[in-house]
Amino acid sequence: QERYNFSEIEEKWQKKWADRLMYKVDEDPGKVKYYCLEMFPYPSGNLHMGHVRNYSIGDVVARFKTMRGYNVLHPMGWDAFGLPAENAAIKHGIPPAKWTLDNINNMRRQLKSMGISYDWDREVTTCLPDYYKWTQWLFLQFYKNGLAYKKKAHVNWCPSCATVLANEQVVDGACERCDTVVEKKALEQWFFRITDYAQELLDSLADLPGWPEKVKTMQENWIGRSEGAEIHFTVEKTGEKIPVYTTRQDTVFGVTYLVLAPEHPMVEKLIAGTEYEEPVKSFVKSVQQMTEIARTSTETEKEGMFIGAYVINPLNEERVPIWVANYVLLDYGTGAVMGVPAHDERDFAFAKKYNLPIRIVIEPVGQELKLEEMTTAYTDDGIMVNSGEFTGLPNKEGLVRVANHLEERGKGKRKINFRLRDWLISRQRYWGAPIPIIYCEKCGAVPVPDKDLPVYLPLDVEFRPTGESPLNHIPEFLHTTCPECGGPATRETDTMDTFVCSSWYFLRYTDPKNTEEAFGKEKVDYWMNVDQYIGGVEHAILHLLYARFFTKALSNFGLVSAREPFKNLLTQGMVLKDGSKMSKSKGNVVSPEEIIKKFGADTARLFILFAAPPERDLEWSDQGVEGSYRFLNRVWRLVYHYQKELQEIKPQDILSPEDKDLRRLVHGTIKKVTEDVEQRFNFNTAISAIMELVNGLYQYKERPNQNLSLVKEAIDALLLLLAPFAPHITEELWEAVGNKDSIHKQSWPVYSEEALIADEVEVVLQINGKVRDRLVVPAQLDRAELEKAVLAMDKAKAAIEGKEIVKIITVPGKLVNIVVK
Ligand code: ANZ
Ligand code: ZN
Repeated sequence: QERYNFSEIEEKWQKKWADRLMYKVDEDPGKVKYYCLEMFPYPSGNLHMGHVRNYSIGDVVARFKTMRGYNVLHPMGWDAFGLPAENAAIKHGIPPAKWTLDNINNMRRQLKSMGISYDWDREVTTCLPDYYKWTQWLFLQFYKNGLAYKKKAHVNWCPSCATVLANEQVVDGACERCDTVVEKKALEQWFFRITDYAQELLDSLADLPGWPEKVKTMQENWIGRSEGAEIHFTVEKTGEKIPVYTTRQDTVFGVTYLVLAPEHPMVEKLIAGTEYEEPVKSFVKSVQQMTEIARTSTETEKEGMFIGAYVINPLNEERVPIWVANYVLLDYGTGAVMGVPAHDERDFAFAKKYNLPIRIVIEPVGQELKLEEMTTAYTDDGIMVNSGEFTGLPNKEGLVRVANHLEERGKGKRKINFRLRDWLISRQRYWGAPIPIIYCEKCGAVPVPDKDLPVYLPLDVEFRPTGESPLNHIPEFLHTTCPECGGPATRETDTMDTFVCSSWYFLRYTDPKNTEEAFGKEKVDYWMNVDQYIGGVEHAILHLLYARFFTKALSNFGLVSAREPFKNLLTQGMVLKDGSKMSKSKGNVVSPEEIIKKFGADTARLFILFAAPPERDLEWSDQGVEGSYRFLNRVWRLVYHYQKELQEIKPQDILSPEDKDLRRLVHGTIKKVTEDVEQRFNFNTAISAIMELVNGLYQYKERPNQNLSLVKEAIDALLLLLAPFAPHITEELWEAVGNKDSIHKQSWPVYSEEALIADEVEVVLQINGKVRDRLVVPAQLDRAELEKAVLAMDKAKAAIEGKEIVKIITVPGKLVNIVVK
């Protein structure tokens, strides 16, 4: 076989691997398990380079661990519910199920053409009833354990997509998909009580040393724990209490106004029947048009209004005016803030704008602040001033003392607050898992009994973007009977956020065909945790947080023992072209299918793994692809050059110096590649070490007397080391040199320490720091012996002659520097 015919080889092996069920795994108590998982794709239609990168990285890990003797679970599936399927239906009239399944078939074919070692028997598809039945069942476990509830909530509403958007789907106040300005709307919505797990989700980040620090920091910020106090201010007119949440109770003597969120229930009460009613109401309305992000952004102009009422500060009995303002949010803290303009930037800007008084209550040590000179708030630590009995205390101590004071007198209490909110899982959408709840006039909300699951999603639907779930317009779906009293009832028509489906798919992979349970306890406990999770950093917050929450909750329900889903996390960088992310809108997309057609999957994989370390962004380069292709051709020719000889060789024990060099190169490469892959995921440097080995072999090939048994050792090592990166060509060549078993079932090569030791080394002679000559000496010469050998050299003698030796600097194995005068 002269030519490297990649398309023939790749097809041949993909078929053989599939026929032989090469990548099928089962629980094997005799082996150590290893669960390697890549984030499953949304079936948008075609694989993109980001997928190719993600799955190539995962495949190296999976194949490497297999060769290391682990029982490796490496599954793949489809995150198949979601909005794009519905948009396609509206636009092109294709039913979402058809659109999705067609895309899956196409993408599965593309994935298979990459030759990845998936156990396809474990494929899961979240939009199919055998999967979403269990998503629904899990919802009911949350419901029965008090972790799913319904409440009216202001939600981000895209009037164009006619759907609720999560906060992160709102970009600069507009819908992430269609760019329409997002509105606020109050709807009854289902929530998961993730806030019950806020502290644990935060604390157990410490149990994840195998996660990137930056991801943990993002999660920490998202959870957003803060410590402070709730302080009760009293409404002057009515005596009612308004609690405010503050992290700076040490500044309570500096309060000059109080701000309520525009939606705060007290606002309507206090303005009713007053001259403030109309203007405040219209202000509130205008604020509600803004998104939360816009409202809290530092860029946004702070807007507010006095509402005609006052509260009494519980610490100094002062009367302070009540305002409403856009920067105070209803669902953070208590929805009410004490305004301390001297020590908070936002308050400072607000007070300046509306001419509210500013009172300094903290000063830097040994320095007096002057109001007239202040251009920004003083937010650092210092000494309390103008603060009654607390005056003179360092403010850090004041924090404690004021909190004690409030608690002792029942005027407030210490409070820990989280930025994290409960997870809104309701979508007024069709293409998602129906929420398995039935509403009965007599019995209220009734969970669908287990035996009636799944609640099937009807496939025959008409799409009208009305703002309601299309399920509302399907009488056969909507109308049902109450499981408790048998009376007439209606179904919940909201479907679940697709993040619910992806919060447990890694558990389903452990037992994907189970029809009796979401997954068997023994199987899930054999495989969990995921040892290595690999995916894009865009999922660093939500998906990972939700999956962690699910794992902890299901663990508390007794369904799984693991408390964390993903032991190690690798977040891959982006694939760039011409310096920016590949995207349809930029028109800089390189299609994986074309690259594979032109160069083969092995080249595509090798290029992508070689071009950058996995966490870094990767710049696409056509020359780079061609370089990888040339390299594989070089490997091909090298192996075929020796093919015949390697079939029948006699062991040859005596090694010439050149043989020893080659053997050292082979074992050095094994060591380097092993460490790069295992410890650092530095696939790029591993591949370049393999390339150097190939160069070394080409040099050796030109030698007159070759040690063929050594060549065999070298070529075996080369193929084995390259196998996880380029699985087809290595399999083909492995067979060509006479092996019967698959290369992917072989053990990873082990280096021998003894082979790494050099017999001889070259040392440099320097005179006054300048290189003058070189000398090959036995590697184990000590300092004195080395100096002696070097001083006997002609160049050394000549240089010393008639001069005085000032000193000799010797680095054994490297150099001798003679300093002369
Ligand atoms: C008075 C004060 C004085 C504050 C001062 C800060 C500095 P974190 O750390 O993020 O929890 N706050 C409280 N509830 C709010 C709401 N619903 N909308 C907008 N802002 C709100 O922040 C807590 C601080 O954020 C609280 O402490 C409060 O302002 C503000 F020198 O109270 B502070
Ligand atoms: Zn009933």
